[in-house]
Amino acid sequence: MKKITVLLSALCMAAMMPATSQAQGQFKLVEQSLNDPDNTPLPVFPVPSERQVKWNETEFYAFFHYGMDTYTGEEWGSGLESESTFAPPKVPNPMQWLKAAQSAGMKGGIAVVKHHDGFCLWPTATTDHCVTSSSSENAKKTNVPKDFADAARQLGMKYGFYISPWDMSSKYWGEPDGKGGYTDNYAKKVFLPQCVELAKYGNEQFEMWFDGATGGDHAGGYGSKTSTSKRTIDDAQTYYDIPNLRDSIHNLLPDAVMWGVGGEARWIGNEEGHAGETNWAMGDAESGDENGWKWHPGESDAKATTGGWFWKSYEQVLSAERLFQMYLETVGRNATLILNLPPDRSGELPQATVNRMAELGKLLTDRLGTDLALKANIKVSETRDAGANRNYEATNMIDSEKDTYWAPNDGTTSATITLTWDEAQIVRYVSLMEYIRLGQRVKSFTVETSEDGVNFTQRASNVKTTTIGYKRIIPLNGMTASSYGTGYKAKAVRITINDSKACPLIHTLSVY
Ligand code: FUL
Repeated sequence: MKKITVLLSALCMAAMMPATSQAQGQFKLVEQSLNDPDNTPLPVFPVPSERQVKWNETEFYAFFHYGMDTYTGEEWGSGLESESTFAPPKVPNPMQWLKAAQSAGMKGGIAVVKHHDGFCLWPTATTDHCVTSSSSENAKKTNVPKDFADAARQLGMKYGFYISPWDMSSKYWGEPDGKGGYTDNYAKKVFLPQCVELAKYGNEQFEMWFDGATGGDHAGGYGSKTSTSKRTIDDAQTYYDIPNLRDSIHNLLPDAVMWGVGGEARWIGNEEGHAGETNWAMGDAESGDENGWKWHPGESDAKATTGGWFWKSYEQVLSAERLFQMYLETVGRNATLILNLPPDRSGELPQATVNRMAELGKLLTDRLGTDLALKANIKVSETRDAGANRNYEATNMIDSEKDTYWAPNDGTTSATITLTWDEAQIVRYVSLMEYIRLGQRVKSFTVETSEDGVNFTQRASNVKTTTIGYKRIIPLNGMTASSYGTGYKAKAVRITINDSKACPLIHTLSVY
């Protein structure tokens, strides 16, 4: 009976879903569990698509805002800039950008290849407003998406592109159709073909970044002549032909999550580098929505510098300590972190940025690089009955397998996990990951430490230990700004799951 109810609700949910692949994935999960010798727990819907899981695994990646604005000093250009204003003194060097990101522990990067001013950093058939129209020889040799993708492949990093849907240089953007609406010329002649051109630079792309800005009161270039820039596109999904775009792009790029306007991952709701302590992968903004019907995980876009998104001569790089805090408040709160590093007018990152990234990488390794759970004895209050081909043992939380997890039996929504060591350890952070392929489930948990292995004290009691999701890192002293501190001496750490939508499934547990 229970299984039939789940199947029916999955069918209803799938009927509402715009992303067909997500719905297909959900049907498959239900089908599997109906006839399952492995005693696999039933999914709690919604669940992520496979590409959303892979995207989440990228965790921490760089954003590179570079283009016409780098040379004009603007944050939002007008679209009327002369192409020759883009005149780098040498061909821009994405290899240098990505190496710096990698030294900080980032797994990938996203390059802005067209911002709102519409200037394209690659030779495109869709507009003359691009690198090949500049009088600069180095501009003519510039092809950021190609060089960025090549560099990422060489470094073993993931890559993707930011291509602004809003385009102030295009006469087609917001073109009135004479009946109070817009023509479809922009999507057909410019936006979709540009996305397809970019897709051809490599089929491993993990994200396409589609910003939601559409002008509002901003007096843009072409738009300021025609007043189209003052238009706000109310229905971006229709105007940019998103369902068609999503299908076309996924045919070419099976792993590319369409961020923002694309609908497969969401803006976390601020540009300060933090997610809500409670953060569901459904819904919107900082905290998401426990009852949201669509998997819509959060990404936090933040600047590593004090200037703008684009390079400014006066900018300073934030301290490694501040960047570490951002990491804890985003990656450590079930969001991904896309950290902006602006290349300067030389087409490279300033040395100060490069140095700071190496410093950040060292901080991350020093603080979160040695997992004490690997040498702990782990006891759980209950373990789910094993199936024919898989078990749900506690040790699954410390193996490095992608597809294993600890679980109690159906109907158990509270449980304890206790780690003990023969010798007392100094502990500062606990990191938990749910097995999100079967949904985000945990609603409340607590973390305690014990110096003698018998008497326990709750830690981080001022932190909302509610949701976990893909990953949650708890600073045991409850402070993300000065989380490292002296730590706590502990012979044991106990995690109590107090409430969960269904039996909790913990994929990974780490202690640092
Ligand atoms: C915003 C844009 O308008 C900014 O210029 C920048 O690109 C930022 C990441 O997204 O919405």
